[in-house]
Amino acid sequence: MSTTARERAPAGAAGAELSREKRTDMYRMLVELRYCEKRAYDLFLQNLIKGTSHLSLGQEAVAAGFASAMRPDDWTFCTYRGHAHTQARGASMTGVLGELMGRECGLLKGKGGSMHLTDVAKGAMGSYAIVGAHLPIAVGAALSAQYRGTQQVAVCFFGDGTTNIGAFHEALNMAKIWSLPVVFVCENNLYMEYTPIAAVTAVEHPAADRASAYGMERIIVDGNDMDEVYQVAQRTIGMARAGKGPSLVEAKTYRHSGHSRADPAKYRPAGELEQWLERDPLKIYRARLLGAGVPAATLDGIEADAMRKVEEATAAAKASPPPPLSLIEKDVFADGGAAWRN
Ligand SMILES: Cc1ncc(C[n+]2csc(CCOP(=O)(O)OP(=O)(O)O)c2C)c(N)n1
Ligand SMILES: [Mg+2]
Repeated sequence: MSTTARERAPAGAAGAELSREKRTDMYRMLVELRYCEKRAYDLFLQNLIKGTSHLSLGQEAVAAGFASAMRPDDWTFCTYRGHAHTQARGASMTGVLGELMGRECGLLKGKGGSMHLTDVAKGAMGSYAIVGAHLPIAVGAALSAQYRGTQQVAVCFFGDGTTNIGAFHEALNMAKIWSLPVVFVCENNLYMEYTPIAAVTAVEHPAADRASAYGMERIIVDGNDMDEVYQVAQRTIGMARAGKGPSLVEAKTYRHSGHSRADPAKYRPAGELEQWLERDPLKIYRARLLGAGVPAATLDGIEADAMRKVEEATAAAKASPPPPLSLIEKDVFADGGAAWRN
């Protein structure tokens, strides 16, 4: 079976079912994710963030659309490209920027950095730098929810390149045979580290074209259209919560910058970025809301609020010290003793 959100409903139709308040809240989230990610880039350029980082500029509608459809006690698992996903679950902006800057106010007290953002209290169950590693972990979380009967759902985000990793296939198979409450979300941004996914994959849609191998529906969504993402998120999360098992969603999107801080993305064909900038998720949603009668002043106000929030978070993170030496052995898996071995 082949289904895309576009086939089921015209673009924007999903939004028609949503209240104006919900949609402006979703726009607020989208704008905050974008502005904070842009700030992360500025802070790198100022050398205030050490190490590498992977920006998701251009992909925010996937994080915002899914997070808007999740229950607070649901779980998110994401990759090293996880700033937006963590923040979308409600992690504080100061906590995110502070963590990127290695400050004590960071989500992990400045000891984890960009690739390890986690906020367990908000259900953001970690960012994973090993491609594919978190899919089986999300399956484990879903098994625990099923076993305990909590109706929690695990939502697991990953890239197109992940679909050629063994753990992707193992996780999908196991989730299906046990009918686990997990939604796998492939953010197909056309590239892996430097390689186009199309150059190394036997099928056109790296996730959706594999779904039938695991008895799942073929779902492709426009990842730059937050209404479409929200609609698919609601449906797949709802199925998982109702005991109807896992889903695999392929969200087509594009990262505006290179893979990481070290990558100027020179391998992309001329004009490709410009085409995708025309389909920027913020641009699409702002136009959609204006078309639905939301006054421009309301949207301008949301944008101004978001910028103020970013400024405040940046100031708070800059004012926070690095973690003190006394924290070096805190919050680590083993304390150096052998008591945990059996
Ligand atoms: C198992 C493993 N192999 C290789 C790498 C190096 N690596 C880091 S990100 C990446 C590309 C992943 O591409 P994709 O899954 O499409 O995610 P995207 O970065 O596009 O979000 C690679 C090869 C890694 N971290 N882990
Ligand atoms: Mg990719």
